[in-house]
Amino acid sequence: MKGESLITREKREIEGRADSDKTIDPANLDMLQVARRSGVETVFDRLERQEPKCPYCYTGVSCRNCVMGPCRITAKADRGVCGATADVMVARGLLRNTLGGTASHVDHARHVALTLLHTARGEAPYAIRDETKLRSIARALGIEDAENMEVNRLAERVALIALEDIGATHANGARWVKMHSTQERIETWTELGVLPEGGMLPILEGMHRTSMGNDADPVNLVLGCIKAGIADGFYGLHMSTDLQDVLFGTPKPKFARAGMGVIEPEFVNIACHGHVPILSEKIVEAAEALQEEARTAGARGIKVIGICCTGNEILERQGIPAAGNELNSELVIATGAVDAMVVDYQCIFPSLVQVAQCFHTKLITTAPIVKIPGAEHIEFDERRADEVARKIVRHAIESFKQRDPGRIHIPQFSSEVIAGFSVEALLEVLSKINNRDPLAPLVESITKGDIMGAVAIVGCNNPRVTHDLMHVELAKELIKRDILVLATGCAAHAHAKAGLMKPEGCTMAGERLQRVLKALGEAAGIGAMPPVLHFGSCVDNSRINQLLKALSEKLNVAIKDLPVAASAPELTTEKAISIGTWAVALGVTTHVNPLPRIMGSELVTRLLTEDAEKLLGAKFIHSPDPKESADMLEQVILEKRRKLGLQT
Ligand code: SF4
Ligand code: MSK
Repeated sequence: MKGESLITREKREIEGRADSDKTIDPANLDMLQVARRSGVETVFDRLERQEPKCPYCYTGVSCRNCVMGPCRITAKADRGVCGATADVMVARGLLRNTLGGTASHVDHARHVALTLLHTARGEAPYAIRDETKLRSIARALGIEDAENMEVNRLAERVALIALEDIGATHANGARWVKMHSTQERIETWTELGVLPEGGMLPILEGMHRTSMGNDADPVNLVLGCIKAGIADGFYGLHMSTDLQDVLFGTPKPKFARAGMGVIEPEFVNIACHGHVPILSEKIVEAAEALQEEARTAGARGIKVIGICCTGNEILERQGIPAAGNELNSELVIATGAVDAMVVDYQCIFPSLVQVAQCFHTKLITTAPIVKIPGAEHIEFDERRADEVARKIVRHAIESFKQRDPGRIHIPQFSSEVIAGFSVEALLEVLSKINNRDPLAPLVESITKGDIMGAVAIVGCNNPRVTHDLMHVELAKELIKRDILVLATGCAAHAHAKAGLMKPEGCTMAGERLQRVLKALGEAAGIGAMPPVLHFGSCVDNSRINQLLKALSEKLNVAIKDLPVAASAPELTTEKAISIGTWAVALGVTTHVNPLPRIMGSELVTRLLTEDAEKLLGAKFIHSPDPKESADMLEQVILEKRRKLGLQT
């Protein structure tokens, strides 16, 4: 059956793998041995026990959407009990995955909008840190008197519009889509019937249409995926970034360190993990305020470190050191020096409880929708943010006293990183070269071919792929070819740890790109720009669209025709699927690896990897090999350059 040889190959490759085939992160390599000695089970062990994968689920030809099933397509059954074909099962499954991602990001945005509303009304202990951004969003939303309205009143108006936009079910919504999209895209999406009027609507509609006895047209279902992807991009990613910048400040470049070596044995170490800065910003503040209590407990002070996207959020705004990405999250605890791991939501392995129980670490859950038996739950409410944050920090100080110094093992690997390249910050750097027209130097470099194009490398780690290998090797291949790389999410951690996000990393780029990076770096006063720019967390993929929209409008060239592409080379979560779908909807061809569960339908595979290009100007591409992936992405860029009449 389809996919069977791949399943057998994957089983062969994964079972009994050497540690060096599990990860390229030297800290993780070291910690895998420590974990084994301590009897700590990791994600890599559990993956092995899941082999071989179920061929029906692997290729997407299984369905559990009603109780006549579960059903699967086999040699003797070409339809489920209700009559659903392989194409329908695959398309419905993909849509449900996309909805999972969209729901996660839209709910994240809803949380931030509510926090802004409480702040504006004086009910939560936050402040408006970026008033300029608030006023510019308000102007873009068409709020009258956006320039002069009292700041909290304006923030309340913006928060209410955001919440209305999330909940809109008919034509008066879509304000966040319109604010951040080019006219060309609005027209394309309207014509295809995929412009989502609100953030929740495609989720509601998508769950409805995929339940038993509804949409049985695979093409229509794939259009539903596109609609959900667009909703994710604007009501999820853009809205989260916009309102987080208003509340916590728009990032500016700052030096920090990344890698497990940032954990300091003499300090109370608090790891913040998850996705949202609402609590972690307060943990940073509370840690600062309670340093003396930590010293009284025998520590040298308190150190906050970041994991995954919460890590990216506090890295880009506060310069908090980043300890690692998704596949570091268990092993960070195994260092024996993390006194508390505080989690908000998304990408929190339930296994963290078992790892924490092997050490003195307190695993603290905080979101009402994310509880894990065995973890301590301290419920977070933004209206009591200071109180909750102090309580958590004090728990960490108490936990420090329980440490077993004999079990501490911190791998001494970390690299310098410059994080915090918001579009605003990038324009500020560019304005030092051309004050009147900051985008001009960037456009000139692209036109001349000093920058051949750009690829966004984004998304997760997946233990089915050697940890960090695709992220790092793909980036190295691209920058060698004078292609600038922008990175977010777990990919950004991988690049930071590998030294690709520090000024010296620029020597790994091709000669022409190096010259541009040095000129920009001199203008910014940092010597050289890194060849891979840290663009933030997963929701900050919005910043990439913000830049593309600015370039598109400046050049009067549609985004689909710009020499850019994207890649999620260690794809894991449903969120990565919805973000990738959004990227393709924007007109950005996107490389993915491993493939989502679509192989069981030639029709759906063709729609995504071929036909999408006719409708949207972009498609999905796939390769499991970094060099081949770089070749494919370079081809996309060269083709766009050719069409624009630019040097190739
Ligand atoms: Fe089977 Fe159809 Fe029910 Fe799915 S919806 S489980 S294919 S009967
Ligand atoms: S944290 S969504 S594993 S990038 Fe954003 Fe990493 Fe993917 Fe979670």
